[in-house]
Amino acid sequence: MSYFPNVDKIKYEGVETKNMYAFRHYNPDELVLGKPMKEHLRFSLAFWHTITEDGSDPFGVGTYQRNWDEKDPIETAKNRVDAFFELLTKLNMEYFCFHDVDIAPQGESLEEFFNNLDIITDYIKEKMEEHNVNLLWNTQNMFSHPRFLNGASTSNNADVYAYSAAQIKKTIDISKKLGGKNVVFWGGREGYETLLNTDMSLELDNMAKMFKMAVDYANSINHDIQFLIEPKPKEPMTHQYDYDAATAMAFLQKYDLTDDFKLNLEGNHATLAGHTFEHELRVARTYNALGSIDANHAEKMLGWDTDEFPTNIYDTTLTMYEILENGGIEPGGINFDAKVRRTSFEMNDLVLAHIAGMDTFARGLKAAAKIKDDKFISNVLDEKYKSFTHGIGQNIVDGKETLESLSEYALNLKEIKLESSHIEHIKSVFNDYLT
Ligand code: XLS
Ligand code: NI
Ligand code: NI
Repeated sequence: MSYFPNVDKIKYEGVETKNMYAFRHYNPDELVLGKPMKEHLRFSLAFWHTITEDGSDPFGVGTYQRNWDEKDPIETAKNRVDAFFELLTKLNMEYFCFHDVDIAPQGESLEEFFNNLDIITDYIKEKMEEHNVNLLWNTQNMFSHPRFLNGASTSNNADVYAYSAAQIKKTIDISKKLGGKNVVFWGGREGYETLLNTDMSLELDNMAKMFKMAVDYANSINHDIQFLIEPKPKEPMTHQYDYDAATAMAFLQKYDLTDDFKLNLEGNHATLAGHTFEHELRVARTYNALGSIDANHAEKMLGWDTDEFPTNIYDTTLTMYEILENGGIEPGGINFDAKVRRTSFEMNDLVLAHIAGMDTFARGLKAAAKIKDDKFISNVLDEKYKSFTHGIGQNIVDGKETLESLSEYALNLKEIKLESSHIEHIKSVFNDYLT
């Protein structure tokens, strides 16, 4: 049975096309800076927003029209996998991501849940081989069930901590079974509501211990993966421990985890933290920790995690610029952690929304490549920081100066000559690349 019977494999047709079901900018094999677009972009489909969402919001029930539910939960789970792989391959994507609870029914016990996961991951493995697609990352949902109301690896309850460890172990086992490239930790409820009842030190130490156990376990089964932390400042907890890229890096450095962990950054989470997405990417890049991205954007008027499909070429250009300057993000990728709007309730909207996101990223890639080729931004930087390329500036960079020597230099200065940044002009020229 087909879940998207009127949709063929999506092809590149260019901007002239009148076909809604075609890429207008994303041309997978087209070379950009000598590399096919698909290798720069490494697009990934997210199981949760695509398959498990129903379009409900705090004010109303679901609206999405979906047709995979059966009486038997395992049959339903297999139907969902079928629909997911049909969409994945019709969109011409090569990667996907999921949480444990997305793919298999949780049953009555942890043991039953794990058995269900074994059945469904066997099924997914067959599909992966058939269609030649890869697991970008998997993760464990340790935030939805009531047992996690005080967190998972930062819970006050040691049994919940142990339960979380079991879920993480299973995630790593599944990652090995499916040849996963990364494992993600989004600290859903790893945070606190009030300091009046919180031992921050113990909670952070426990979380770090859990991460170390995860690394040790992956090593012990010879599974070489990149671990990723996904920062987010709020929602659901008032204060999340992985607030933003800089906060996550401080944690990784404190606990000596930087060799094994990088960051999975998400557009909407950056906005929630009061940052632009490119700021978060730049922070990660500066710390050599840019691992992967969750592509979405915020409805800026609303101010919560709306997870909209990215359709803003200004943002995707700056995003792709950071990725290009990072030398790519392999083994990470661009995962569409995005959901269709409540009003886009037809099955085919899943296709159209992803085409929109992929086209917007393709435009961002092409614009960023041109900016890089023209050295537009690097020329701006060279000009702005030229005082550090010779004389006293060069000495400072080389670490040859002291407070005494600089003081002597400053006392002999006749005048300090400043230069304008011409920032409005720079922004205007940047706009010329957004075609
Ligand atoms: C939630 C997060 C979540 C992670 C995976 O806001 O974005 O979807 O990506 O747990
Ligand atoms: Ni995410
Ligand atoms: Ni999110």
